[in-house]
Amino acid sequence: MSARSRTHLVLIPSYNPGRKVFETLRAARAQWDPVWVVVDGSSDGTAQGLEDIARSDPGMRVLVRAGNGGKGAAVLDGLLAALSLGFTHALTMDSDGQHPADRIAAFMAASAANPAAMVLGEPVFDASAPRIRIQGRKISNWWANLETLWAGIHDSLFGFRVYPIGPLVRVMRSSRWMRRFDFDVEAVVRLSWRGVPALNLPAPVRYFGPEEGGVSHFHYWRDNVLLTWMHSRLFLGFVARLPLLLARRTAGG
Ligand SMILES: Nc1nc2c(ncn2[C@@H]2O[C@H](COP(=O)(O)OP(=O)(O)O)[C@@H](O)[C@H]2O)c(=O)[nH]1
Ligand SMILES: [Mg+2]
Repeated sequence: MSARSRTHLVLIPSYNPGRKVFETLRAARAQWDPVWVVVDGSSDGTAQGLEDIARSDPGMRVLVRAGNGGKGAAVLDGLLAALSLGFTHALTMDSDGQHPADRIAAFMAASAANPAAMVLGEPVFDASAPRIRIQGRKISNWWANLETLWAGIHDSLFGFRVYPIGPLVRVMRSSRWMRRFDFDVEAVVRLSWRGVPALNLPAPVRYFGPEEGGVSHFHYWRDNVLLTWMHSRLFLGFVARLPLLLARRTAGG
C-alpha cells in the first residue's frame, strides 16, 4: 500500500449501499491512504459497521450525516473537512462496488502530474451495463459538450474522478443545486467554465444484479427530470458565457 498522502484523498459518498460498501472500502484502502466515507443518512446499519472498522484503521475516516442530503451534499461535507486539513485533491468514487478501485493509483498519479486539471473517468462498460443507462448518458454527454463548447469532457456522469478541491468548493458554494444526482454533471461543466482542463482516463464500470449485492438509488423519472432541469440551467449559463468560451477557444485554450 502507498504511504499516506497529505494532498490527495479518496472520498466515498455513501447512501444505503448494503454490504458492497465494505468491499469497496477494502479495495480502496488496499490502494490508497487515506480513504474517507461520508455516510449520508443511511438506514442500513453501514455507519456502525464502518465506524467499527475505522477504530482499528487510521487510514480511514467516517463522516456521518444525520439526514440524507444527496450525493453532492455528502461530497461537499467531505471536501470542506479535507480542505481544513490541507488536502488539495479528492478522488470521488461510488460506495456500491461499481467503480474500479484498482485504478485509484493511476488517477492520483495523473492528478499529481497535472494539479490544475480534473481527472475524469471514462467508463468502459461490459455486458452487465443496462442499455437504457448508456443511452441516457449519451444525451447528457451531448449537452455537457455543447455547454462547454467541446472543451474535452468525455463523460459527464461518471463519478470516478479526481477534483481539485479549492475550485470545486468555490463552484459548489456558488450554486444551490448540485447537491443530489445532478452533482457529477454540473461539477464538470462549471469547472470547465472556470478554465479547469479535463484529463480523461478509461475506467471499467460494472453493474451488479441484486443477487450480487447490487443496489441503485437511481430513479428513472425523478432523476431524469432533475438532469433535464440541470441541463436547462446550464444551457442558460452557457449562453451567458458564450463570448468568453469563444474567446478562449480562439486563443487556443
Ligand atoms: N451521499 C449520497 N450518496 C448517494 C445518494 N444517492 C446515491 N448516492 C451515491 O452515489 C453513488 C451512485 O449512486 P447509485 O445509486 O449507485 O447510482 P447509479 O450507479 O447511477 O445507479 C453511490 O456511491 C451512492 O452511494 C444520496 O442520496 N446521498
Ligand atoms: Mg451505482
